[in-house]
Amino acid sequence: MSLTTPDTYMADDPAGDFPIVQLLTPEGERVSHPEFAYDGDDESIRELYRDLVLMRRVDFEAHALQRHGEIGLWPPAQGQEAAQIGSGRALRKQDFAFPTYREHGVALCRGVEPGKLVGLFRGTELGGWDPNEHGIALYSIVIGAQTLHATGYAMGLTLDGAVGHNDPDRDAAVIAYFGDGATSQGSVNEAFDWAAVFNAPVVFFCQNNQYAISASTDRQTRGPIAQRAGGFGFRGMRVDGNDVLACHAVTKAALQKARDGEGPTLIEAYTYRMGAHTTSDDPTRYRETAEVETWKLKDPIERVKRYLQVQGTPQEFFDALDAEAEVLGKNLREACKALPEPDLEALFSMVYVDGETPELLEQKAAYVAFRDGLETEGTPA
Ligand SMILES: Cc1ncc(C[n+]2csc(CCOP(=O)(O)OP(=O)(O)O)c2C)c(N)n1
Repeated sequence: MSLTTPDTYMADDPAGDFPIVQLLTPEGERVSHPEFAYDGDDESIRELYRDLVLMRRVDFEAHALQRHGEIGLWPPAQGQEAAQIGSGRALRKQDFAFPTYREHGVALCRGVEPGKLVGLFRGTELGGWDPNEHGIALYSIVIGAQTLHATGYAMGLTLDGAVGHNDPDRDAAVIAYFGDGATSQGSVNEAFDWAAVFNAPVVFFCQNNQYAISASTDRQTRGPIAQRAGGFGFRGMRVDGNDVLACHAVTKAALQKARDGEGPTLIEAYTYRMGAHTTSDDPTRYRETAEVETWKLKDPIERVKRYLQVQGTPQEFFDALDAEAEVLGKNLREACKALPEPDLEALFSMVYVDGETPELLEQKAAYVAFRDGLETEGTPA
């Protein structure tokens, strides 16, 4: 199988007859597509490359922190960098993202501090950041739930008059991230239906990383995920999820369509999870090493590096980025260890936006009395 042409790229995929958008081959060559093009210059590709490298560094560092017992769990994102950075960088400030639990790159694109990403997994935070400040909701562990939140939020944008003015500063869109396994959830299909019927300004971005923990995609669906949108009455398309330029171009177009008031789109980013589902999973029990080796050749970062090198990007650029990644890694380690212990008393005031109800105040008082009793009397036998 050739790795270069879009048509044969999917030859080993049972649903390969659904066209895939690719703009940068695994060998680092730009290719054209009849409908989509990356509209930035080489300087902007260097910025995307920087994002890809720094995202991978944050991911590796968090993984290492879990191995050192500093966080309880980590969902690695290696292999999915292009899908996340390409789509994340297509968002505007006023857009809003609804992630699952593996969207570390999208969170970084939205300006979330790397140290904040690990709080949930260290057990010191309920979420970790202010969604309104960053335009990205907190991670959802409940598979697919966020697609409903995204659709509801998008319907709200329409009701608020925030779409369809041809105004780049005012018109807004929503993007919902989920995996291939999530498409088996009723909630995701309900979200598709509501979004279609209400013409909601939402982009459904499915990272088909081929596995839902140990269940391969063919155990979830027998047709291309992208094709499912057609049954709900909106467009679905498939993009090479390891190609940052294609992911950016396709997402940018879908977001603009949403902002223009032309309704939802489903994007299936065809990619691969290189590592484990989470740090408590052992992928060698359900997939062959040869499969992983094949996908190493399609690495989303290496192909951009090859392209930039051929374009004459000086070695100093890559060296400076390595140094920047080192500092980022060190800062993340320190930020993680410095996260303050949670104050459970504060939980009670975080349940409702409008403050505590009498029942919550009663429960808080009971908890505080219990906690203070422990502090003075020691742990009961
Ligand atoms: C509603 C619900 N059901 C089951 C689970 C357990 N669970 C956690 S991850 C996962 C697989 C998700 O796979 P996919 O949607 O492909 O996302 P990926 O992790 O591959 O990115 C499942 C079933 C859950 N978290 N929520």
